Amino acid sequence: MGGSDGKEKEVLREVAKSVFIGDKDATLKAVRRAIDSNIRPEEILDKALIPGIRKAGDLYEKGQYFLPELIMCADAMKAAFGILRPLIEQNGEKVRTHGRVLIGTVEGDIHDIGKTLVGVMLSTSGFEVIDLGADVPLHRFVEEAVKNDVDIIGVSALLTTTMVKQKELIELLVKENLRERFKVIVGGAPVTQKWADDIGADGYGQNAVEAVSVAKKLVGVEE
Ligand code: B12
Repeated sequence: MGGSDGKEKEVLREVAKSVFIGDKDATLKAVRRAIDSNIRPEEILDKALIPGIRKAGDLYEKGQYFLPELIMCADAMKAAFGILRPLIEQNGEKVRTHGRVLIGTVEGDIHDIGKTLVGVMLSTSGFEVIDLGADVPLHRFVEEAVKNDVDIIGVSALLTTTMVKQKELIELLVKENLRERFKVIVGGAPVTQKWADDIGADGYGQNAVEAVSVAKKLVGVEE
């Protein structure tokens, strides 16, 4: 193993650590160091920022962190993503031809980091993305999907209590005679393939990379 590999790991460890201790300034500094070390932005996300924020979630679950700490960690993560986002977008496919995706987090749920990441990855992979943000009422998903004539609706939910809204959205589409018109993909930490199958979704992605491949498959694009 070469020296640069060791240095890379150390820089990524520093990024992850500064996220889970919730130190925004240190996170920004560490991310800039990672970029300067030529680590790809996607790798900084996958190997450092996401594991860092998940670790904060684990500590919260164990009762070692409380909400204020979690908020600080999320702020650090979002600030870092703000630096990486233009870099990821710059490297993306310039031609948007695969179709249009509407994405949002369901009502009652303010978690928006994963959903935003999925949106950015889809848009850098040739999709046109309309991001409705978080805490989106179900009727808005439907209205915006019709208005923008999208191909796919992506629905994010991070809480076991809000997951059920994904099911309700599909039921609402059926009720409005719109179910055949849109493909629905679901995701979020508590969501599984089984849940997606049970509620009759067209696809599920465990992460942003899977979200892109499932979306491509649904619009008939070969990878
Ligand atoms: C950051 C965070 C927060 C931040 C959110 C900031 C923000 N603007 O997003 C804050 C501090 C505000 C917060 C608040 C709360 N949180 Co919180 N939070 C988290 C944490 C630590 C990380 C979430 C995250 O951003 N992960 C990083 C991203 C990149 O990953 P991701 O969201 O999973 O997204 C990926 C995939 O899931 C997938 N994906 C996501 N969406 C979609 C959509 C589609 C279509 C597809 C295909 C794929 C896909 O791709 C993404 C990219 O790889 C999680 C822990 C965890 N393990 O998830 C807890 C967690 C989700 N929170 C939890 C809780 C309980 C809460 C609160 C209720 C706490 C409280 N008592 O108030 C509130 C909720 C308020 C509300 N009404 O929404 C619990 C949920 C438990 C449960 N099973 O229901 C968790 C699991 C923590 C825990 N272990 O207890 N939280």
